[in-house]
Amino acid sequence: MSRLIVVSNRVPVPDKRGTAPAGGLAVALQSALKTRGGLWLGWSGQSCAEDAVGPLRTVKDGNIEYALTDLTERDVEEYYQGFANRVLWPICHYRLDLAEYGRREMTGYFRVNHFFASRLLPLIQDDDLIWIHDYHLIPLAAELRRLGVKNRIGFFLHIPWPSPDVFLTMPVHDELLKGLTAYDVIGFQTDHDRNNFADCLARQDIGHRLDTTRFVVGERAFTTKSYPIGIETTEFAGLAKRAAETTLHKRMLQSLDGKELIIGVDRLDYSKGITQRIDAFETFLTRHEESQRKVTLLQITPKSRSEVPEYEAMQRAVAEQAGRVNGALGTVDWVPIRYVNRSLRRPALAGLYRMARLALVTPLRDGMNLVAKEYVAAQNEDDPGVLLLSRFAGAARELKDAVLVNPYDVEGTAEAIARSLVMPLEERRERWKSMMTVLRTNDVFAWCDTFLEDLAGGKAGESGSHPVEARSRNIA
Ligand code: ADQ
Repeated sequence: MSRLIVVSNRVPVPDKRGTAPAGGLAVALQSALKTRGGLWLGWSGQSCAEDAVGPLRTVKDGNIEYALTDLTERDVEEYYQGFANRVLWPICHYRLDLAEYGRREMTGYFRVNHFFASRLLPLIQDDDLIWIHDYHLIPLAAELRRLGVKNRIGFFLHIPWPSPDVFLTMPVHDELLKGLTAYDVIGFQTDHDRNNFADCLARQDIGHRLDTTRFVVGERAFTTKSYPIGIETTEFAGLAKRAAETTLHKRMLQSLDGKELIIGVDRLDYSKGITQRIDAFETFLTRHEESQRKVTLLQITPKSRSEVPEYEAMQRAVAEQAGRVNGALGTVDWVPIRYVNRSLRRPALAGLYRMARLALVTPLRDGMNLVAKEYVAAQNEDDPGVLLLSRFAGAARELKDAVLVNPYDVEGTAEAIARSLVMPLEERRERWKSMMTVLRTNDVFAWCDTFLEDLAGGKAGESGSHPVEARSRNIA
């Protein structure tokens, strides 16, 4: 079995006690790395002056090696805060209005990808499989190919891929599209994203389509498919079940004092639709006065990317909005919205999900959204809560038995909240069962295995030849 190299912007390095930061993706990739042995490379999170970038820092954990590189302050500003978070992120989430193009940032993005390639090159062995993650590193395979790397290289995009009309507004669209054709396997969260990517290639006349999944560009062939990411379903369900015994759980139940809990859990990001959600909750409360004092919305929202101006502005706006609703509708002994800017440990989060009668997962656009999946996995099968889910989250394509809403339609969402809160037990159980079947079948380990199987060029034991490549030579 080939060794695996994972590259992502940030790396979940285990701490001194050997515990890695929690999270399904990290758990699954670490498990794949453990099976095959391998390396995980990325940015250390530290920035320094131009001439002070030292050698790679490595941390060994069994047969996994973590390799971390510092970046210069200019790199971070241009590649990370600039192009990745102020161009690619908004564009891929359909927010053309928030994209800030600058030549300097675009150049910085390609320069840092070249730098990552140069750091990785000396560590690559002949048979290694290389798996690159997310929008920060789109051009990395092209940079590695330029340096002579012939290994199989895969890419997985965690965020949406927009339609051509949106994507092609980006000045460097062709560099990014052509850069992606240097991969052997390109994975998207949903067929919709994959089709948007294929439409971009077609619109720009890049390569030829062989069939639903395979393309040829010049001498190279590649596969694009959807690989919807999952969670560690069984483990998360177990966490939630055990959480009922904790003090936090008991204190929380006490503080609810018989009120129903509604939960929202998101990074503070404009793609998550938090403002529209609070509007919908307020509308629900004003139109259903009988529900006032009977429900509480707990919105857990750790701050993220505070150095980017749009995020800083949003932090203020959401806090003010929650305060306004509480001021207008709250009473001396009832606060409609508990708004918390904290990250919770996974067991605590799992317990809160299980306690909540309803989860509001209403992003305006989301690659997948793991909160939706975690909420379902955490439920008590005898008395499961209801998932209210945006149709614009990748998860909606799998979790068809959630209550699907259009988050832009505030009144529609408010009515869906009302309906969900009175949904009969039988219906809740049926919906939960069908969603849980999906989550059990496609958990994060299955996701990882399927991608790696395709990247390795077929199921273990099959011939190592790549029919795509053979065919492409005939065509070229
Ligand atoms: P994110 O945009 O970060 O991920 P999401 O999929 O919801 O969004 O994942 C968030 C993760 O952070 C979840 O595991 C959640 O439990 C955790 N989290 C959120 N708030 C938390 C809090 N307050 N305390 C503790 N943990 C918290 C990107 C894409 C998504 C895609 C994922 C994975 O934007 O669309 O689903 O990658 O591919």
